[in-house]
Amino acid sequence: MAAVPHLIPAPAHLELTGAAPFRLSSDARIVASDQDIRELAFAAVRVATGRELPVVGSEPGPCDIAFVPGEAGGESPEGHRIEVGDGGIRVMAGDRAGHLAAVQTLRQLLLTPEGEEVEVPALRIEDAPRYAYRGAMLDVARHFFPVDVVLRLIEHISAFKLNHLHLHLTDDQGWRLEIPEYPELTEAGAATQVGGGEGGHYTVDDYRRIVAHGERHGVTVVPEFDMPGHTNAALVAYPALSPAGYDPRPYTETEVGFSTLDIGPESTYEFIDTVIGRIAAETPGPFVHIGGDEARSAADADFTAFMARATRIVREHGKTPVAWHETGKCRDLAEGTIGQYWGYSWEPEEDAAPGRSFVEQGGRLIMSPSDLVYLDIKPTRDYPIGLTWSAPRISLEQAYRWDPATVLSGVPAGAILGVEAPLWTETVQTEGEIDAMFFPRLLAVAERGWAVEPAEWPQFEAAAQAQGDLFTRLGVSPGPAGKGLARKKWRS
Ligand code: TNX
Repeated sequence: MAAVPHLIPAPAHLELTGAAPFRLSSDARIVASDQDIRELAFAAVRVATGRELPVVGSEPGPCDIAFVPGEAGGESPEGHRIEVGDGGIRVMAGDRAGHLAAVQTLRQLLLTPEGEEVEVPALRIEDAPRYAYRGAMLDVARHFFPVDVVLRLIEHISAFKLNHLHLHLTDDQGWRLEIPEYPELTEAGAATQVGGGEGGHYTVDDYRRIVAHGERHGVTVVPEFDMPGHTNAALVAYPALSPAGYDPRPYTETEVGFSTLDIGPESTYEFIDTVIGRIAAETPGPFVHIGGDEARSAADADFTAFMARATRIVREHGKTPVAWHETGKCRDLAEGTIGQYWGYSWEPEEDAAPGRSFVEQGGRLIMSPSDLVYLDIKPTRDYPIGLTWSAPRISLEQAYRWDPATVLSGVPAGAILGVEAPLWTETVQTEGEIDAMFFPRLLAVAERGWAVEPAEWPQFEAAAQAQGDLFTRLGVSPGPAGKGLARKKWRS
């Protein structure tokens, strides 16, 4: 009997049919009517097998890997079916997102050690995600990263079916996105970063490239302008936005909680209306994140009044507001505001109560418990980079063993929109460090977000280990949380 392939995330349903296997013949082609799907499938097959298959728009034959329209069952646009046998590979989905998700599965199914014949056991997969939102966050404010790094990250996260990239674009140390109406934000406000390096920013065109690359790979960009705290860089650029007595200077260290926009004057709301309007216009996805964390320099009443208004401004620009869980202290949020819970998994009431408040107000939650999926926390105790404030380290197993539905008691399962793993970059400076912090731990988050029935830990660990060769081929060097993540044969 053929071995069951290791797939991350685990599909909802996989059945070996016992029929003759698929062998990639010299006549094999990729067939798909959608050009993006053709190109992405071409690249996935090349990574997995080293072969460059011809691509065509229609008429699947018996040797081919074909993407066809079809009922995939279920509501999710990402739902799909894959049938593999000696008559070829057929992928059926009602939506482009379903075909795209299947491309990620095929990359893993077809992965073959160099020099061996490509053979996949006959099987049938029916798959759809548990949660609609599965994200990674990159902080480009503490350290800035060039566009190419972000484009590559989009490709790497999509390979494991993560479908949102949250960009933390502004913080005390830097404002990283050009806003043409307020040029000083990126003239004066982007000139440095943690440690005093030269910083940087994305132009509007850079942002368009990022967003377009995301759309192509099924990854929705979620831009964040953090406010009213974490705004020192904006205040350096426009000191008039500061409260009386605040003297804004470029900041290159890592303390938090000292800055705030002046919450009283109308000019503050004109400013945020303009920046939110601009980002909303440039963002095809439904979400705009407005921070709201650690606003320790604003009085509670001022903070809640500010967030009530800021969430409405996001709505007026046609987007769904997302905010860190402290924002739930406000009981007058704009309709449908989504909370991002970054408290501990043991549910301290001071974090849990504002977290639940989003749900009580009709919104939903993205779960990012900071002792489990904050991937800026060290992967091992002695790792040279990474923080330790929420946990001495987060291993692959810790990032895996939890359930997004049960972190906050009293929250109905349907109120969980999904999961997200943030990477704050106070200590992360290079692309290699981004990879080493995200991987392999992000696989745990991908599985928790997608799999309807996540694997038991030993099976998951084996499946993660089996991705070693794929990481090598993608040019990703996983960090030490994946100790033993050997370049093993992918089927055991
Ligand atoms: C808390 S998480 C923060 C960030 C830090 C991070 C470091 C959150 C909403 N705020 O400002 O970078 O911890 O782990």
